[in-house]
Amino acid sequence: MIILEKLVITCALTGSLTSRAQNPALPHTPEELANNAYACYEAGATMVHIHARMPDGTPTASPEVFQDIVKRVKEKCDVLLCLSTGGAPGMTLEQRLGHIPICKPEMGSLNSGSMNFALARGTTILKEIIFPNKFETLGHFGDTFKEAGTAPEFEVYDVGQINNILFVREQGHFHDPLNYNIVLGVLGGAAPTMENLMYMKNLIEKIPRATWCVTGIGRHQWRLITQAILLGGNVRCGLEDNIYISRGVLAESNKQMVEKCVRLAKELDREIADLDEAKEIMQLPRKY
Ligand code: KMH
Ligand code: ZN
Repeated sequence: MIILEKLVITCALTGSLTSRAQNPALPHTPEELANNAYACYEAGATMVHIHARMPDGTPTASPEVFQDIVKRVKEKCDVLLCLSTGGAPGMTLEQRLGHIPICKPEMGSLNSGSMNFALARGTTILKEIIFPNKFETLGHFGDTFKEAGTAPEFEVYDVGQINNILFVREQGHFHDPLNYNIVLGVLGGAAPTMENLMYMKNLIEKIPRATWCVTGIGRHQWRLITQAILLGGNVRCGLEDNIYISRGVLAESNKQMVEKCVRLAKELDREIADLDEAKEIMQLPRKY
């Protein structure tokens, strides 16, 4: 009989591209982010993925703002923190990384390759950047994470990026287990199809002790989350990547999105990991 590992639910609370004009429930301030993190934790999420913003919603790399967020979240609960190093368009590499040695979160995102990174509606490009993550950068981020005792979450947007991480691991910059987040639906990366998820998760499952999570962009989020629940992977929901709770209906909150993950998991008979189990599954925090 196949027994699937318990499900780790992450909620990506705000990102750097979503705006309140798109969904007014988007949290900006450290207080709003901490309230959202706590509500998500109460609803069943064991990790929150966080970008920092100024009160007007502008993305910021300020370590002080990140510190304030971390302090406020940890005062409320011990939910695992995955702080973004993806940053926002226009940030330098050092800005993207600057808060990690100061905040020392359990996890940080580590983007696994350079690519066109675009969002489009129909055939119109809404936003586009060249997202620079050279091998040298991956190694530098890896070393900084190690030093901070922070485990990388490897964001992979396409097949080749899985291998990039294996190469940089061979150079000695990362420890096992490798925790991957398969991000599907960014224009410039792999399309959000079930076949792509199957293919990428099968490659990752060949890596001893590696884990995987899925992040679907926009309306693909719920379909891919459902598939990952069935396949034994972990899931990420949240307003960073999707503003809808169902077709055409705006999500009322990040918490509502976590509740939907919990409901789907229960319907599909997949047990949900608590905090200790999530730490065990991803081996956090690392004892470097
Ligand atoms: N919003 C995802 C498409 C990061 O923060 O490092 C990308 C992301 C990357 O979450
Ligand atoms: Zn992010």
